[in-house]
Amino acid sequence: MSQYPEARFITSANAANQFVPDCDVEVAVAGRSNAGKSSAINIIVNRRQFARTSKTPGRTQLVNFFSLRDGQRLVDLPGYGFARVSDAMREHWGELLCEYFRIRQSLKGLLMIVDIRRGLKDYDRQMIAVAEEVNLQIHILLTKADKLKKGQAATALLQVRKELGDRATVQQFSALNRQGEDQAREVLERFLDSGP
Ligand SMILES: Nc1nc2c(ncn2[C@@H]2O[C@H](COP(=O)(O)OP(=O)(O)OP(=O)(O)O)[C@@H](O)[C@H]2O)c(=O)[nH]1
Ligand SMILES: [Mg+2]
Repeated sequence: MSQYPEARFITSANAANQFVPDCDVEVAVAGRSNAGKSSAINIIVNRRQFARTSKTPGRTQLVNFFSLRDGQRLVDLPGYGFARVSDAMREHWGELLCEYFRIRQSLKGLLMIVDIRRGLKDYDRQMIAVAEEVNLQIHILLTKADKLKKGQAATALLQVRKELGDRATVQQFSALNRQGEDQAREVLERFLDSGP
């Protein structure tokens, strides 16, 4: 059973004036295009196709707002670093993302989704820098851990931990075999509890 029986989609925004009112608390999910953001949300909320997943990178092009419970939201952000879009489109996404991070008072934490096989890339580092500028708590899910052998996954985890130190917490995750789901949910709850 879902820990969030009342979870529901609220709206998609393509511009800041379409964001839901900036009250209560919300946690954002960000990551490279196709990293597995929507899949991770579905596991955490424990509902299939709650956030729409796709084999085609760049599927989530809008800022999608979900209500987890009264006064607590989860936000699926457009994936960054997707090559096959026009410059104008990429610029629009980048600006929308930056604006979102700059203005959202209700934003309490960032769950970053990183493909464990790729590790941190410059786009991820830029995202971390943006989040740090607004003093967000950051937790990284190194997802698709099912794609690596245990030893390789452990090495990848250590490498990211070593690079970031106490700037972020990091864990392994898999939407395929649900590895790390409890830990991810605990962090989400902690971020949501950090109050309005
Ligand atoms: N093996 C494996 N595949 C995964 C995992 N998570 C996601 N995938 C696959 O990766 C692809 C992209 O997943 P999405 O969840 O749609 O990724 P996204 O980050 O939301 O993508 P965009 O919204 O397009 O930026 C899909 O084919 C998923 O089935 C995982 O933990 N393990
Ligand atoms: Mg998505």
